[in-house]
Amino acid sequence: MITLALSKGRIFDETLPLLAAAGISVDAIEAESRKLIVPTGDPEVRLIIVRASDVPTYVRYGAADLGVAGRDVLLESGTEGLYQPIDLGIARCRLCVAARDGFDYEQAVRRGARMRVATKYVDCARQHFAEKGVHVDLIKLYGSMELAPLVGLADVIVDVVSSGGTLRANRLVEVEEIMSISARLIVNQASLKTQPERMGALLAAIDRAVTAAPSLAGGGAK
Ligand code: PRT
Ligand code: MG
Repeated sequence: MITLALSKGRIFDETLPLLAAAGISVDAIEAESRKLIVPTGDPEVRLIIVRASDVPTYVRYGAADLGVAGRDVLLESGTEGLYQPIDLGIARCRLCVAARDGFDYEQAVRRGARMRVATKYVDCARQHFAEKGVHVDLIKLYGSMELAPLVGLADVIVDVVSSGGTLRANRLVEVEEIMSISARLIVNQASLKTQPERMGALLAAIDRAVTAAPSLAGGGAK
């Protein structure tokens, strides 16, 4: 049995077409159920549904043989014990610094002012500002980062942005892009050694699905 860990939402929705193209179908009723273990059309492959930030943990410990996780999640969790063979090109977004409309970020950086940064991505943010030589106080949040600059918790936030709609709705502006992000397939290294044929065949099928249909993977127009 091969177990693939996915998070509900965009990763799940964008991975299913890739799996279908790789010959692994998921019944619509099963996909919409609240089950945390979801069978597929292949009796030897099942899905487990976990929080996005928990995907690397399940794969690292071998509870899942493989999983799909955003580059942002991988950078925060570390990739020890994991192979990252395929960039799936899905769930695309960018990690950026955003501030209240009117906050002069460039000037704050030039002045060397100490900045308060609210983020879920503490490690990425720390590294980014250290490279720029900006002194920051990092405030860890778990969600709704957009609120922090509005109520004086922080000067800026570091968050992922896709359409930019959430920033605009809260009168925030993107002031710097840190990196572009997409979701990757991650693989437990031991699983690859203990089930080389099965895992190899599945990885090859997914790889073909990604290259054959970049539009499925959201990479077509971009
Ligand atoms: O939501 P939850 O707390 O359960 O976990 P999560 O936010 O880590 O999971 P999920 O499913 O929301 O995101 C999974 C992965 O999708 C992330 O790790 C990113 O790699 C990727 N991704 C792609 C995004 C977005 N696009 C995105 N837009 N993750 C989050 N967002 C947020 C964004 O921060 C904003 O608050 O969605 C909101 C809407 O974005 P805009 O810019 O379209 O308005
Ligand atoms: Mg989310």
